[in-house]
Order: sequence, then structure tokens, then C-alpha cells
Amino acid sequence: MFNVQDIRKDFPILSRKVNGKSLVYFDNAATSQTPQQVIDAIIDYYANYNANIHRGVHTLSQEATDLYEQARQKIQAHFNAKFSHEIILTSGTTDSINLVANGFSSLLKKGDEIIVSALEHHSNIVPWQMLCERTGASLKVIPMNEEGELVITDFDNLLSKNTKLVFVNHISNALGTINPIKYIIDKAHQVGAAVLIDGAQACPHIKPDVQALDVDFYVASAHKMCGPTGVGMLYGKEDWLNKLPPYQGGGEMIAEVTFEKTTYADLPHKFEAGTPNIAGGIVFGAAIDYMNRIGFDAIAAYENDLLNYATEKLLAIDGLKIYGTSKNKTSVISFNLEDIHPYDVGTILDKLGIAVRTGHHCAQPIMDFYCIPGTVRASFSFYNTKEEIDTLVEGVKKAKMMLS
Ligand code: 7TS
Repeated sequence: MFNVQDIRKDFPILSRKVNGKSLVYFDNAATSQTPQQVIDAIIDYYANYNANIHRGVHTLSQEATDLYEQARQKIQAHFNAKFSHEIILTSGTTDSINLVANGFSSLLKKGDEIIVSALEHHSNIVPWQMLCERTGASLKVIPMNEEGELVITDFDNLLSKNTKLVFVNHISNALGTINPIKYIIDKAHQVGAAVLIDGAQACPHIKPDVQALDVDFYVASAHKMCGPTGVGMLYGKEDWLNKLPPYQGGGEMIAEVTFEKTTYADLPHKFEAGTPNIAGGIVFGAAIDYMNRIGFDAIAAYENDLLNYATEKLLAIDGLKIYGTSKNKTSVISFNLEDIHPYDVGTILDKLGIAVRTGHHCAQPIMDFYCIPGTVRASFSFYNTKEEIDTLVEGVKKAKMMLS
């Protein structure tokens, strides 16, 4: 049974005061908060197992290695990957995307085309622009409409035999739109293109099945899923990961090294040079366990209820406009109050203990589309409540009174 008051007891930070007020944390799309079970897993690692992995005969190293590889298996099971070696542990979504973009440098040539969408975070735009500069490939963009949805018929028209790669986020960080990724994957495969889905914003809300999606690459960050910062994952189909050259050279990613030639280790180690974020990897597994214990169906249903409640209450404020009005969206509300600068609204909300993000949300093309400098973004998680939304609504009314 989903009981938000019981769940909130797991998150020590939620009882904090900010500026003398009870914290209302609505910046979950930037990073999620950390339950005690995950904090305990961090302490447990450093108190009991801290050692370097994959290289020691001693007991601590073997225990740490076992825990790290068990975490990889948990991530594999969570995303339903066929093999655990298809899961590469990285420092986060940005790192995972750069790993793939660098790998494709030797596989693309002039005339090849890459498709991204107008709804991307900068970390799913810039690495592909850099890849185009290196290879002479060109970048095409799936446009968006007023509701903040992709214009999917235009995607169909962009596809051609020259399309080699398609990159789209599962859920937009700035607007919350859930993109039709299964359609995009299937259509891209019809012309032989590979597809990378940026799941950074989806994984806190839904449980993706990479085999059912038939996606080639899927990436996510632990810190948006109740886990620690500095760790994330790349799922890649075995065939693709074997085709891509390693991203970084170093220890533990080799089979044999001489000054004449180096051969690379098998998957997943080929892509994991150097000492990884060992505690982070292990604790990523603990965070996935925590979220699965609550259950993604319960999380989605509860957050959808919060989204509907907040949308209705905020829209009742005169002059408030919500950006991103797709029927298919997750618990993110991006809004502006008339022509008041979002930064000013965010500053007043902070004084009231309410944490929101303001600005372009690293998705500047979306702001350009709407001809605005940015928005105020309130993003909800399963540990938020309707009472907190009421506090936000009162705060926004107060900000409007003070600033207009
Ligand atoms: N892709 C999407 C869709 C994101 O929302 C983010 C981070 C990233 C990639 C990058 O993830 P990282 O873990 O490598 O930094 N999004 C946000 C945000 O919306 N506010 O702060 C970070």
C-alpha cells in the first residue's frame, strides 16, 4: 500500500527547514532526494568493504568486486537487458552519451545524417554536434509543436538511407513530455539507423524494458533515481558495444599491453577504464532496490495525481501560463507569470522554503521556440504531497503580488 507519510520518513532532508520554513522540494528533475536506506548503503560500503575492485586477491577487494558486479546485475534486471555485460557503469547520463558519441567517430563519414529532437537537453545535443564536426556528418532536428510534443510526421520525412543515428529523450526535462520512443525506434530501424534514448528523466518515473523497446542504447543517471551523484549507466546491445572502440584508455580495460600493441578487455570492462565510482555503483543498486520496493506502478499513479492537482491549482492563478501541455506528460510543470522573470519568482519561492529550478533548464532550443528566456519549473516526486503543492500555489500568488 502506497502511504506517502510513511515514505517521507525515509528521507531525512524532507524535515529540514530552509529560510525558517519547512522545505518543499520541487526540484526533483534536477536531482532526487536520498532515502536513509541509500545513505546507509553508502556508509556500509565505506565502513565495511572499501577496496579497489577487479584486481585484489584479498578478501576486501573480492567482497567489493562481488557487490559491484551484483549491482550491475540489479541494473541489468531492472532494465531487462539480456546480458549484464551490456550494462556499462559511467559517471552519469552525460558521460554515457559522450561514450557513444566518441565511439561513433570512426563509424561515420561525410554525408551521413544524425537526427536529434527539438526537445533535447544540451547533453543530448552538444556531443552530437561535436561528432558531426569530427566526421562531416550532419545534424537534423525533429521539430516540436506548441504543446511541447514532437511533430512525428516530420520525423518520418527526415529519415532516409543516410540516417545512421537517432537520439531522442524518453521524457523532456524542461516540459515533461513523454515521447513516442517505440515508434521512433521502430521507424529508425526500418532505415538501418541505431537509436539512443536518453532516459535521464524517465527512469525516476517508469521502468523501461530495453528488450521490449528493441533500443540500441539507453542511458540514465543514478542521482535522479534516489541514488548518488557521479554514477550512471549505459545500456548498449552487445553487437553495438562490440563494434564501438573504447572511449578512454587506462587500467582494467585491457587484455594485454605491450608498447607495440594493446588489446582490449571484453565487455563491460572495455569501457570502464581506471578505478570506477565503486561506492556509487554499489549504491545505485541499493537505490534501484528502494524504488522497486515502492513500485513503479504506484509511483506513476501517485505522481500523475499530483500533476493533475497542481496543474489545476496553478492554472487558476490569473496570468500564469504552463509550457508543455501534452496529454502524455510526467510530473513536471514549467510555467511563467505574465512577463515576470522566472529568476525573480524562484528567488521569492526560495525565501518561502520552496525549491524550484528557474532558467532554460539546459534546453535552450525549447525556450527559443517559445520566445522566452526561461521558465519556473516545479518537478514532483513520489514523496511530495498535495499540501506542498498548496504551499507552492500560495507562494506563486505571493510572488505575483510582489512582482507585478
Ligand atoms: N538528459 C536529460 C533529459 C536530463 O534531464 C539531464 C539532466 C541530463 C541528460 C544530464 O544528466 P547528468 O546526470 O549527466 O547531469 N537534467 C537536469 C535538469 O533538468 N536540471 O538539472 C539537471
